[in-house]
Amino acid sequence: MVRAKKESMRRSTRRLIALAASLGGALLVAGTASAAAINDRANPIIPGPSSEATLQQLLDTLGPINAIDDQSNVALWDNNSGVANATLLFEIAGNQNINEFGMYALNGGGNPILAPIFAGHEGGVITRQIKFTTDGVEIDGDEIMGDFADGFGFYLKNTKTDTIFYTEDDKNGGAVQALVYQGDNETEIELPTFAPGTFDDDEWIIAWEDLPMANADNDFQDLIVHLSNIHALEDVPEPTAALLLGIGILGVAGTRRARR
Ligand SMILES: [Ca+2]
Ligand SMILES: [Ca+2]
Repeated sequence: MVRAKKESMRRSTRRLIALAASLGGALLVAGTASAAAINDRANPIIPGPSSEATLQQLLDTLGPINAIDDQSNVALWDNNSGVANATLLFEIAGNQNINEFGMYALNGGGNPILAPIFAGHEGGVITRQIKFTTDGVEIDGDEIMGDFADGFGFYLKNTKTDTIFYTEDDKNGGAVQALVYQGDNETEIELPTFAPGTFDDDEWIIAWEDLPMANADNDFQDLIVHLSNIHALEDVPEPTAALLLGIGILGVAGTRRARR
């Protein structure tokens, strides 16, 4: 009886190990099969054609990122290290001189608190450090008070009409104004003026359409920025997810060792 019980326990343990191994394998396969960036937007937006450089053509200059297939549905982020970086990559828009890009704090359901990062009249490739302080964020020495520690999004503001678009679609009345691409720790990219490097999963590219949907050309290259050292806000692993992740990592580690 006791032996039978032990045997059955051993069997279920073996079954668990087998399950864990196959899950690890599945995660590994999912990891290698994914495209350049992590694609989890259920209904990707197809950017409109353009007489200027298209979003895809601009992304092609950075690395193998697919403008449609690699869209992420992440709209809010946080930062754990105290510092993040934003780089203005491209601005191809009639409104480029009046478009302002920045980050916003959620402010508990009230009007978001805006922290401008790039002013419209600025051109070329510029990198700014975003410093998270106990009271807010400091951008280029300017401190904006606000609860950025609880999560933030990014915005594009037309400083002439005061129209603001957000990375959260529901703040735009459901309209998608920003396409988001996350690194996958694998793809090699080369940002203008930077040395080539891996597109890590704490790195993001955000591509904006700067007009309301009704009269937009949907080219999503009106302002394109790169951000580093920020994480998806939803990325808080639950105990089960953390366990599975651990198994996945073990699987990856095993394979890496085996390849040596
Ligand atoms: Ca444009
Ligand atoms: Ca446009």
